[in-house]
Amino acid sequence: MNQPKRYLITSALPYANGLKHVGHLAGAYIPADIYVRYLKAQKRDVVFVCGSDEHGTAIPIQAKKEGTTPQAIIDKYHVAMEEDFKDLSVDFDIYHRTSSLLHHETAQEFFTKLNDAGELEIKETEQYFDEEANSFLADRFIKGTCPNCKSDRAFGDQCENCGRTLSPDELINPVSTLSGKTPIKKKTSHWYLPLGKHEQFLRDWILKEHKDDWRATVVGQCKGWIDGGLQSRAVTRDLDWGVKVPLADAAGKVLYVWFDAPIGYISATKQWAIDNNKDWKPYWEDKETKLVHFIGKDNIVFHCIIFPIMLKLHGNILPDNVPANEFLNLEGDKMSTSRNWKLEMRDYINDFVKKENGGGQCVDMLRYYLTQIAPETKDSEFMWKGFQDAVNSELVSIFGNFINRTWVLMHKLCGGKVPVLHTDLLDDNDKFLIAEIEKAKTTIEELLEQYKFRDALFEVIELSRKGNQYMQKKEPWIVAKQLATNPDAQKSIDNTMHLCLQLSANLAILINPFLPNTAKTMLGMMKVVDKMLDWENAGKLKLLSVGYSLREPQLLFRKIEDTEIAEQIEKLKAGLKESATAAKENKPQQSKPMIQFDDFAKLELKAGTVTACEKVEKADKLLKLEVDLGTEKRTIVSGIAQHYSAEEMIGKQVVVVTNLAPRKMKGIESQGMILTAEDSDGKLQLLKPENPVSPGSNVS
Ligand code: B3M
Ligand code: ZN
Repeated sequence: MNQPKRYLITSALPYANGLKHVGHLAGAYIPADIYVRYLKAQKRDVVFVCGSDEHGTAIPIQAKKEGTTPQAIIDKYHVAMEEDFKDLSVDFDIYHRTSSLLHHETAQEFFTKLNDAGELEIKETEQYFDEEANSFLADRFIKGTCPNCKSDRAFGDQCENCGRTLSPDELINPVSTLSGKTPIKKKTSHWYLPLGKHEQFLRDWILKEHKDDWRATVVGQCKGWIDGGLQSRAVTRDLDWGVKVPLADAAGKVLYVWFDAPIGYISATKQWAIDNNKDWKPYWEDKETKLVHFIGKDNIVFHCIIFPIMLKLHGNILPDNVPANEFLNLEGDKMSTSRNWKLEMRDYINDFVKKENGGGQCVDMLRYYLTQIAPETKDSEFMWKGFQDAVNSELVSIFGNFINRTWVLMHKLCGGKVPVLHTDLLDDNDKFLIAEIEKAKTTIEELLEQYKFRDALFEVIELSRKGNQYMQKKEPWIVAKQLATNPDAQKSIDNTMHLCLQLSANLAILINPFLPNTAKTMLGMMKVVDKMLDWENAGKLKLLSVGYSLREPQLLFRKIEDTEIAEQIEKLKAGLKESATAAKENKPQQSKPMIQFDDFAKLELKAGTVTACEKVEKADKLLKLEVDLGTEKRTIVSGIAQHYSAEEMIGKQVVVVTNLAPRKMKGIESQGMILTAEDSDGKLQLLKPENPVSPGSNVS
C-alpha cells in the first residue's frame, strides 16, 4: 500500500464486567498507543478508538455476583476502565460505550442491512430453558459436571477447572444458575451468519494476500479455522441484555455480543466525528483508509474471520492488519481472575504511579517493561524481578544515565548552553555517532511500520547505549584537565557535548511513542515546545541551536528497590491463598448481595458458654457442643473439630445463631450455629465477646 490517506486504529473493547490486568494492557492497548503516537508524530490523519463492551452474558452474571443491576455494573466498570487507561497514558481519541443509543442504532442498522440482503439464515434448534425463570439459558447460565475432569462447577461453555471448551449439551446434570433447577429443552429460532459461503474470499484475502504481512501466529490461526470447516454462527441470543434484534417477530432476542461489539468500533468513530465536527464515513468506507485492529489472540477469529465477512457484506473496508498478541503470564503462571493470580492496572497505579515517588515516570517504567516483554510472537512472562532489572539496568543505567551525564557535563563544561560544533575537528568517534543518529530513525521507523514494537524499543535503548560508549571514549571530563595547556581542548569538549545534546533531542523524539511522559520531561529540560517531537525531526543534528541555554537535569527514572519487588510478590501469593481457601471451602469469593436492615434483624444472635463438648463419631470435622444460653441449654453441632479440640472448647464463650431452623448432622439435631472467622491460613477462629458476658446475652 502507498502511504494511506488516513488511519483508523482500534483496541479491543474490554468487557465492562471487571477491572483489566496488565496482560490486557500489553496485548491490545500499549502497542496500539505506541503505533498511534508514532503516526501522530508523523502528522498523519489518524483516529484511535476504543470503548467498553457492555453486552453479553458476562454483564448480568457479574451483576448477580455483586448483587446489583447490569446497568450499575457497566456504569461502574466503564468509568473505572476509562480512568485506568488514562492513568497509564493510553490516549484514545474516543473511549465510547456499546450501551449508547448511537451504538444500538448502528448495530441494528448493520443487522437489518445484512438480513434484508438475504445474507443471514434462520434456524430452529433446541436449547436449555429454565421454566421457573421463564428464560432460555445462555451457556454461562448453565452449570454442571464436566465430562472431562468431573468437576461439578463447569459452565455451559467451558470448565474452569480443566479449561476444556464445552457446549451445554455435554454437561452432566445441567442446572440453571438462575433458579438452581434442572432446565428443559425448548425450541427456539435464531439468525445465523453462514461463514462457509465466504470461504474462498477468506482464503484469497488472508491466506494469499496477507500471508506475508500478517503475523504468522495470526495467519496460522485463521488457516486452522478455515481448514477446519467454517460453520454458520448464530448472531442472535435469547437474552434480555443487549441490542434488541430489530424485527417484529424477535421479542426477547438480542444480537450476540460478538456481532455487536466490533460494530462498536464504527459507532465510536461516529461519536468521535460528532464531537469533533468531522465526517466518519471515509474512515470506514474509503479504500485509502488503513484499518488496524489491536487485539489478544483469543479474539482472532472474530476480527479476522467473522467481522471482516460482516464488513464486506455491509460495504465497508477491511482491516489492513490485525497484529494480535499472544498471552502474558505472571511469575511463571497463567494470569487468572478466578484464582486471583493477576496484576490489575489499578493495582500498579495505586502501588507505583500514585505514590509520592511515582507519577509519569512510573507509568513509563511499566510501559517500557510491557513493551520489552510484549508477547508478539509467543506467550511471555511478567516477572517482578524482570521489571526491576529492566528499570534499573536499562532505563536508569543506560538511557537515564546518558541524559543525566550529558546535562551535568554540559552545565559544568559548557556553561549550561549548547556549544558550537567545530566541523573541521570531527574525529572518527564523532562521525560514527552522527551516522548512528541518522540511521536510527529509519531502522526504528521500519520496525514500527511492521508492528515490531519490542525490536523498535530495543533500538532506541541501543542508541542511548551508543551515546554512553561515545562519551566514554571521548572523556570530556579528562579533556577538561588539559584546558590550560591544550588550545583545542575546549573545542573537543564542545563537539562532544554538542553531539550528545543533539543525540538527546533525537532520543526524546524516538522514545516519545513508547514513553510519552519521559519525552515530555526531556522537552522541559531542553526548554523546547512539543513540536520538536515531530517525527520528521528525528535523524537531524540541528535540533538544539548553538548558544541556547538549557535547564537543569531532572531525574527521568528512579530505581526500583528490592523491597518493592518483595512486597508485590508477597501480595500475589497472599491473593492466591485467599482464593484457594475460598475455593476449598466452596464459598464464593464475591461479596453477597446487599440486604436491608430488616433482613439482618431477622437473625437472633446470643452469647453462650460451652458446658460440655465431644467429638462426633465418624466425622473428622464435627464437634457436638452443649451451650448454656441462660434460660436454656442447646445442643449444637459445629464443623470446627480440625481447629479446636473438644477439651479446649469447654468453658469458652461463643456467639450462637439461635433462630436457625434445626438441622440433623450425623443423626444429631443441631439447634443453632456457632460463628467463626477464618484467618489467612484457613484456620477457623471463634468469635466471642471481648470480656465474659452472662450466658444468653443478646448480640447485635
Ligand atoms: N470484549 C472480549 C475480550 O475482552 C471482547 C472484545 C471485543 S472487541 C470488539 O476479550
Ligand atoms: Zn473439567
